Amino acid sequence: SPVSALPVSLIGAPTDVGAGDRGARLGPEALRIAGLREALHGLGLDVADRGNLDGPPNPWTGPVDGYRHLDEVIAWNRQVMNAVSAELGLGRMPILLGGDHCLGLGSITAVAQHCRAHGKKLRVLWLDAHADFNTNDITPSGNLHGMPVACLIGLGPRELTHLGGEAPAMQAGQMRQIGTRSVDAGEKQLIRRHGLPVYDMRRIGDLGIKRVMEDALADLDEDTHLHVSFDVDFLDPTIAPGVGTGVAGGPNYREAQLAMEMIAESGRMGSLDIVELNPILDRDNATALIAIDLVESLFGKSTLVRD
Ligand code: HAR
Ligand code: MN
Ligand code: MN
Ligand code: MN
Repeated sequence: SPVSALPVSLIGAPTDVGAGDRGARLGPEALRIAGLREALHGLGLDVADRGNLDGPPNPWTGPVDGYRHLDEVIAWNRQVMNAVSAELGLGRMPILLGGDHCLGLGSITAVAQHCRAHGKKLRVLWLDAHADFNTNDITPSGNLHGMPVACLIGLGPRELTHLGGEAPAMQAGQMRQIGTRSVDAGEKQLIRRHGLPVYDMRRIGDLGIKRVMEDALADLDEDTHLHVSFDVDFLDPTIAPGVGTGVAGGPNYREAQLAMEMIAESGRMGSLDIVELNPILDRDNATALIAIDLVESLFGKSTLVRD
């Protein structure tokens, strides 16, 4: 039985302008072909597919000032922000189909604005192998999918840190990172300096996924909007090979599924990103299929025998 009473809207953002590999632009179609809409419909949800947004092509050029494709990243994030805002305004739950993870900036900026307008608290769960907390002076690659979390809290170029207007979208303390296991040296310092809450794989190993999720989901109330940003490379690459920057040592199927079930049980999820799926690197669309399985859990499909 679905936990969310909200109708949901799928928004495709077929781009890899923020990534270091090409192919994430095919993510939205791979998710559709694997049956995302049908799976959500099967849980009893009202699902609208808004089709794909339109934005600039990937110029595939090198970094300028520490950023690759900054203009294109700005253009795509504006499209995403506007589309996500529109769905929230209609009282629907936006599900962003990336695309690379730079798009989490546009999505969460729209959610943060919605929260401000409605006096709601914001909590973001960032499920990812990476912290995505680089800036142009410390990035090893210039790829903007490694920077959205920094931009969200105000570290980055003004066009991105102020995408939504007057102020950055959120503060570090409103985020919980989960599954982290690949963090660059400069990023580690920045995480410490800004007090970004991180539940890395070591912590998951020590405490178990259940305790970690209880912690990450603590203190949510009916006035909290929970945004889930699901980078598919959160998952161990043995079960999810279709990603550009897979990192060994991630959550296994059951750990990921329990995390999703616990998010569903919180009853607070109001928006979702599914990003970084790269069908070119996948085997038989298996990573899209596992992502959809887990999204079903996020929407209340339960493994309890007596539920
Ligand atoms: N930290 C590295 C960089 O900034 C790799 C980032 C890879 N990012 C993603 N998103 N796949 O999580 O270049
Ligand atoms: Mn709302
Ligand atoms: Mn990411
Ligand atoms: Mn990642």
